[in-house]
Amino acid sequence: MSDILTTCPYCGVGCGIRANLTSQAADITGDSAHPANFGRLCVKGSALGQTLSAEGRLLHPQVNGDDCDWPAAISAVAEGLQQTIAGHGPGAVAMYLSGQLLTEDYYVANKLMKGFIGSAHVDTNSRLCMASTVAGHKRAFGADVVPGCYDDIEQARLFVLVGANMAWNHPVLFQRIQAVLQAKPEAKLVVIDPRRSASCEAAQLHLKLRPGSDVLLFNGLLSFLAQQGKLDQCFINLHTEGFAQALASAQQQAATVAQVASGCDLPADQILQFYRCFANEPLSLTLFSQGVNQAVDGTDKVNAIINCHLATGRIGKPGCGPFSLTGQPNAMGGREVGGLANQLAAHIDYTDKAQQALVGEFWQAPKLVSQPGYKAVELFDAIERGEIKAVWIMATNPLVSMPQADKVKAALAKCPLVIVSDIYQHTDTLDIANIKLPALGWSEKDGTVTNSERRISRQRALSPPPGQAKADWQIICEVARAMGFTHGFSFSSAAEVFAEHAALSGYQNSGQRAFNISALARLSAEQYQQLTPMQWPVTDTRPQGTARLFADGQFFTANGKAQFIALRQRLLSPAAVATPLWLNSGRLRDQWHSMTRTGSVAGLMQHTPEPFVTLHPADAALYGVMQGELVQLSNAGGRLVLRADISANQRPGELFVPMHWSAQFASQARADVLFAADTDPISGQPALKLSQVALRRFTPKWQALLFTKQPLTTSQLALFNQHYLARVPLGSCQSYRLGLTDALAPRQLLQQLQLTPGVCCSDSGQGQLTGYRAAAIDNNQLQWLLLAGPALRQADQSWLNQQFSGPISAANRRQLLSGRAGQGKAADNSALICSCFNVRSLAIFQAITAGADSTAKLGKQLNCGTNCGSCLPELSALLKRQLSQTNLLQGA
Ligand SMILES: Nc1nc2c(c(=O)[nH]1)N[C@H]1C(S)=C(S)[C@@H](COP(=O)(O)OP(=O)(O)OC[C@H]3O[C@@H](n4cnc5c(=O)[nH]c(N)nc54)[C@H](O)[C@@H]3O)O[C@H]1N2
Ligand SMILES: Nc1nc2c(c(=O)[nH]1)N[C@H]1C(S)=C(S)[C@@H](COP(=O)(O)OP(=O)(O)OC[C@H]3O[C@@H](n4cnc5c(=O)[nH]c(N)nc54)[C@H](O)[C@@H]3O)O[C@H]1N2
Ligand code: SF4
Ligand SMILES: [Mo]
Repeated sequence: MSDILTTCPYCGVGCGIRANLTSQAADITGDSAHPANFGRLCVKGSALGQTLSAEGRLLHPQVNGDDCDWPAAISAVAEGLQQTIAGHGPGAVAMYLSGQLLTEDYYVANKLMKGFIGSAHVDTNSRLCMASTVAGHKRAFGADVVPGCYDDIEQARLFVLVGANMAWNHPVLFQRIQAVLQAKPEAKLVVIDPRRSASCEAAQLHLKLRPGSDVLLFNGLLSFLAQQGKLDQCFINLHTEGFAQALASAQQQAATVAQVASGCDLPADQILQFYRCFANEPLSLTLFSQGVNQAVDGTDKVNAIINCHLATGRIGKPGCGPFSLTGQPNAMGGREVGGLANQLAAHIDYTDKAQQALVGEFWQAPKLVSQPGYKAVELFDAIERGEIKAVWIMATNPLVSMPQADKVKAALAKCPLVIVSDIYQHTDTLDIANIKLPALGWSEKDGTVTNSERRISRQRALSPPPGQAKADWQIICEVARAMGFTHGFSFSSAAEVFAEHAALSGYQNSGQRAFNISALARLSAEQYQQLTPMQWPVTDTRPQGTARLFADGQFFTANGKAQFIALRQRLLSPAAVATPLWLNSGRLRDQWHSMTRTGSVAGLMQHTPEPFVTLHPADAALYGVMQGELVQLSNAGGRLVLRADISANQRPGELFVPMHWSAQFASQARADVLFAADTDPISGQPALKLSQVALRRFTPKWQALLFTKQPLTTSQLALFNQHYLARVPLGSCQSYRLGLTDALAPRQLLQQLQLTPGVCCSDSGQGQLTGYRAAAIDNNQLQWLLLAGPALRQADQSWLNQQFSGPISAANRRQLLSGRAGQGKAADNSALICSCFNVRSLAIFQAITAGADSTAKLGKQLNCGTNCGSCLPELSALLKRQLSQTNLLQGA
């Protein structure tokens, strides 16, 4: 079969993929012709071939717990929505969408709700992600547009990363930055982040600022630029408005570097170094993401950055600009169709009645909405109040990702009708749905996505639908037709939906709306099939390849001028006594959000198998916590139990937790139960980077490793609600790391789990809490194994995994309860650094000690870092650490 070109389903870099499908596996490589990645893929993209199994997929629709066929499911959804509307009006119906939907899915969902059902309560997980950037762009430029493009990276010489850990979250773009740093000695990378992230490994300067103090830092930069005569007065005069007020406001709090130093809690010389770098380098690109957006003043942070670019005229020109990094593969596409509650459609919001009427006319909409709907946090609040009585959630997992996650869970649990479309059988959100709809996932679905640089690429199907799964756009259209809306939803292909979306973007658009892809409205099915990646705008009058916007200094505001925004730093109140620690959250290199896809790949799970909290050594000492111990974090929202990871990467008094763990993977690790629903008043985006918590040690009476052939069921897992449990799929079995209080002793535990000892059951330790070991073999096949006590530390997980993969030999049976093959070499359970070649930190330490003093040499010896390169920043960090220790020892 010939290769199929498609796009990665993960981050907003939007890498092109070449897929070659054989009968069982897919050979996934980077598409060398795709302008986002030119053939590269990161560790997640490289592992996509391992995510294509039908195991765990949702294969049939279900209504109230029973499998059914599509006609029954569609009429259940349609009737449920119609009854809700009949009884309580259209405002009682809501949709919660996602940047992981394709543009075509998003378009029909938005059209159905805002034009036909007549409810504006459509919001999306982009509210948690891009809303502050959208609001900041609109304030400054009059439209939600990213001015620059990826080509700017190769032309830039200064990269400023603000609240973005690109090494892990936008890895392929980060590699493009690293290539520039290597090729141009004068090029510099500055990272602005309260914690030392993997991106700092390549940086010349890391400003480890007080969380939330970015506005002050950039106001200080604006003052500095003015003071040093580094403004582009000509650009300011011709193309902008509001400079004087913005500068005056900046100077009120940040006239001097000393003021900034004290507010941001940074050394003055570091701030000066950054300011001088920025002032003297016209080719400066400021890339920002969630450390900026997810804050109570996220929109202000965005504008504080944009202000500095407008003041220096560094926008619309090659190699410079403010650059918002989108998170999800189609975060940008969702903004194009108008999926946010404060947008209507096609970059038209609710401020211009004439423009709104155009949408109604174009759609021939019977019930066009006229007011913004509820934003995500408000939407779930309205569900809790009982005002919204039916909600359809697609391609997002709010029980894991929304702030106040337990409150969201309770709200959905009492909502009369919860419809969830997902691709997997069990997710935290799907598990509480009344109606479950099986959607096609990446590799099966067909349509378009738009990446961070406004580039539209095709995702193409590689394989037939599993079970009865259907494309999201098809499901929505079938529901629409069942509700009687036949004329607007008779599409027979994704291509037809795309053509209508493209036509709407150009409808009566004589240049006032930035988003215009009208030249694509007349694509034939064949042309759509062949569509090559292209950046918008795409109009007949605008030559393709006009990659950079605002080159002419014209913006989308009424008078064409960009707006400076006068800003003040909001002051952080001191932490409350009962919850004295500040909690930050974010992403890991090898996981994607709630881990539904990446968590099934054994190799990806090994990088960070357990949920953790990073804390500074001073805090560890204060709370008496040792590396690897369990700790409890709590506040009014709930509590988490996590492994302690002690590191000076954190600032004292501040903690970091990954956002990824769900109830499917751990008993008490859904980070979002601890985040309050504080939102930015302009964008409505919640502050998912800052919460207050208390910490204390969690001391289980005994710890154990449980391996099972079959995953534990939801009711089995419920036994661990008050204990610590973390699940790690190993390939042939599941491993569960357990920390139990004495309320559940080993035998009792096995009894309650209904794990009955089989043919070969051994039980040593006689029911004591430590040293208990037991296993069951049925039909020569290992079923489960429980190891507590010393065997725990020695267990060789990869050997144990093999024992589950087929019939077990007599020799291995005898070894089982020791957890390892024999007395030979100890198992290497150290951290997995290179997921592609399975290289762990112990082997890397040994190689460094034996003389490997560069990443190149490590690669030559161990292969690590030679495939996707995602682990290179960690290899550099290990090298630095180990070499400095060796030098210290030699110097001593
Ligand atoms: N591996 C991986 N990659 C992903 C994803 C994933 O799940 N896994 N998700 C994708 C998505 S949807 C998104 S939105 C992007 C997000 O990409 P990023 O924004 O890079 O991701 P985060 O790790 O959430 O947060 C970035 C950094 O913000 C810092 N930060 C916290 N508070 C502040 C502050 O007050 N000021 C500043 N300057 N920094 C602060 C955090 O310490 C963190 O290092 O990643 C995308 N890429
Ligand atoms: N504390 C904290 N919380 C955060 C963040 C943070 O940094 N810190 N980041 C926020 C951000 S930026 C984001 S983007 C969100 C992400 O959070 P979510 O959107 O909730 O996370 P995902 O796990 O990506 O959820 C996607 C769901 O869609 C399913 N799915 C995948 N493909 C398809 C498809 O084609 N169709 C359908 N119907 N379903 C599909 C997946 O199985 C999965 O269940 O989390 C937010 N929450
Ligand atoms: S950087 Fe990685 S996750 Fe992002 S699109 Fe490229 S391959 Fe996918
Ligand atoms: Mo995101």
